[in-house]
Amino acid sequence: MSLTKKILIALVLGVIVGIIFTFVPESAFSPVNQYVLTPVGKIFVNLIMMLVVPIVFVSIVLGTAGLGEPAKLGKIGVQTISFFLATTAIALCISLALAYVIKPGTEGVFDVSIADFEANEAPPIVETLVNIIPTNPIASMTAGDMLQVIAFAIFVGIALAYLGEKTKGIYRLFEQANEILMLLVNMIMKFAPYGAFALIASAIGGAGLDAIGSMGAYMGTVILGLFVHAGITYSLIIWFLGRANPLHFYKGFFPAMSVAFSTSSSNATLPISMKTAQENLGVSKNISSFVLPLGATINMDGTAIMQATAAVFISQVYAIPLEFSDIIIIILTATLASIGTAGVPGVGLIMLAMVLNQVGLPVEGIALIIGIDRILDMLRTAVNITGDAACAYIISENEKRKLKKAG
Ligand code: DAS
Repeated sequence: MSLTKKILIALVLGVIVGIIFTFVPESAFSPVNQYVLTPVGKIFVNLIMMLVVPIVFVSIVLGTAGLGEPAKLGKIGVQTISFFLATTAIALCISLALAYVIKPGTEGVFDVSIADFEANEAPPIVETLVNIIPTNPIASMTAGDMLQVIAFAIFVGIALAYLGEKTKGIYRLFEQANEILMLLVNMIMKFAPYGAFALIASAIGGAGLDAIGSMGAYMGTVILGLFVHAGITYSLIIWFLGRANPLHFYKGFFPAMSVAFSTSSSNATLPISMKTAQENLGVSKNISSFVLPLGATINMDGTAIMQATAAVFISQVYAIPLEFSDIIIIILTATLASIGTAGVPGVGLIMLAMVLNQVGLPVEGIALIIGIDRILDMLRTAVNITGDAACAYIISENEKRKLKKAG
């Protein structure tokens, strides 16, 4: 049986077991969750997180060096960033429209008096952009500051491309390091079904059906936005911009989407995203090694959908009308906010506090949605990495066509 089928079965079983757990007393669920589900899920996440910094550094060095002259790197970079910003803005427009039509935050239904939420301050966007250049790349690697690791890797890759034959040995060393890391990814992926089962059973069992029930309209609006964006927006751009078959893309990338869904972490999924894009979608190593790590860090369409929906939901619950200018601020802030934060579980709520602040909405409104956020985080993380892969796939397909024409 293929790994994809095994993960799919594990996810279905995990949902069923998670729902069963919502009906058993907390005293029965807690020990199973504490001594079985959480440890198994954490081992799986730790195993893949162990590879993230080395894979991001090695693959971006190889990807940048492999793109050759800086002019081509610049072209791919501009295409990538433009794609990321455009699809995030489209995602925000879709979710804002749905939230205004569905109106999930019917005033007076929620007891806002109990809502209290201490926001972790998200860094100002300018500070984030300036701090992309690391003062100590080794410290950036140990701290897991992905933007700084990516920036340093791009510099090293440009130097390798410039020095060419002189550093052929070092380039070969990076290639061999990449082989080792990809082998480790293959080995860890054998454990994926067990990790996926444990993580989703724990997330659903822990949220509880009553929490899911009372937040049904809000969850439904976010989930609808995620499916519209992932299913329609990406299909249209793959079809028209990449002139490729969207079904082939979704089928081929499914293993990575399922790991993102299980782990709620774009960063943790990155090793699998790259392996899947290269092996199942035929995306070249250079392009996948450059686009995917960058996307995992700065491109979060799924998160943007949650933030826009949550902002409208909270404005409706507190009966605070949003002006058109507020909508523009939400679109700009949510798009820029995603640049500065790594793809780890729950990062979307940190950025949401920043978005709410910008439009004068009560940050404590987050307390209403935090209980069910983990389940939405699983879905939006899968959308986040799918947007990254769609970009890499389109650029790769177009590059292949150019080479064929030139050849
Ligand atoms: N979990 C984040 C990610 O890894 C997304 C989020 O928190 O919104 O992409």
